[in-house]
Amino acid sequence: MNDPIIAQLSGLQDRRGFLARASALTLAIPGVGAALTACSPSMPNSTDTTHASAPKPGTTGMAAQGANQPHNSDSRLDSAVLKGGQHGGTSATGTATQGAQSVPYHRFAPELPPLAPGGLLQLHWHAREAPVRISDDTVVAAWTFEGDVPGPIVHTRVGDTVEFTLTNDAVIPHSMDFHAAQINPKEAFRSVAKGESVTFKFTPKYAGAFMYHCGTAPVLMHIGSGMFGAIIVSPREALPAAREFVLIQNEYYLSDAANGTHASDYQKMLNAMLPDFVAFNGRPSQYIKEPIRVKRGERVRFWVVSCGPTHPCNFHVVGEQFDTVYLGAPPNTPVRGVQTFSVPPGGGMVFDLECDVTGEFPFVNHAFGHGQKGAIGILVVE
Ligand SMILES: [Cu+2]
Repeated sequence: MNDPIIAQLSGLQDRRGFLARASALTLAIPGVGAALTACSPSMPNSTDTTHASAPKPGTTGMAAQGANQPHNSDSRLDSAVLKGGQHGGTSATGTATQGAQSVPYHRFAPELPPLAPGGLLQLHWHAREAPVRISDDTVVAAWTFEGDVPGPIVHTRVGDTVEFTLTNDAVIPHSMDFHAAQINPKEAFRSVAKGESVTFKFTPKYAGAFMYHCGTAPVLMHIGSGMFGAIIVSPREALPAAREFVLIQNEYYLSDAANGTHASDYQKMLNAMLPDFVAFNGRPSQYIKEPIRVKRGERVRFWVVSCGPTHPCNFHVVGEQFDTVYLGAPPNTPVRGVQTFSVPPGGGMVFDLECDVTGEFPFVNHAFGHGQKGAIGILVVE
């Protein structure tokens, strides 16, 4: 491990101090305050007419859900376009914090999973709240697909079919918006209440690295709390053989820890304040600790997706250059000989490089305020 990386990592220590000093902006109960804030009638662009009353101190997340809870399903921020029906509830943080102290840390595997056989990928996922350990000493009370942040990596191919079902196990409504789909969002991406499901299928038309996310209002809160991931669509014609990895960047905006767990802080997200962490695949600096390893002579392909919610990923590999970056559907739109390219929030691009030199190559978000906050890893070429 070389010195510049150690220097970058030292920023993590300072940030813990910042977290410790930050005053609680909402409530001491993880998630409840943030969720109430998220649904506040004062939120810009919201057309809510219902009002939340803050729970009394000492109430739990579950108890705080009264009969007269707000919902903002008519908000113009709701890409899920929920109409009709009562979808009460603001948070189910009882489940988001349950067992938080004992939840183990695990490295998020960055390898692109294999394609499903037969051209059909059937997925049945659950939206649920869960504590997720993003580093040795930080647990986030997350809103998730399948219990992790990010959600599982999906791999399909142009012309194949994805049959997707989302069942909502959480108290508040959730939904799924696949950027790889061309589909009526009012139907497919609609929010579903607790215990309900939505099913839809689509056939990706373009190859590329695409984002998926919960589109329930306020989208900022749902993405910012962990409901995002990547769907990788390979082209029909084979790209040059490569070791393929998926890097999904996101920011964390966290409240002070309560009961050892950090809730997401909607006010910080809304004010575009500095994120506490920026991460590849949900865990700041995880590939510093446990690098990605390849062999000399191999081609490496990074499918990079920026999930934000607000900031881009300015992707760069120290000591290397991308021989090809595909801005749109690979193998189209190749740009040759690139040092850094910015992937916008909600976007994805494909970065190819030839590993013909051995060494340890840091891959970073070259907006270094964000690289230093965890959007950094090591590619070891052996
Ligand atoms: Cu959601």
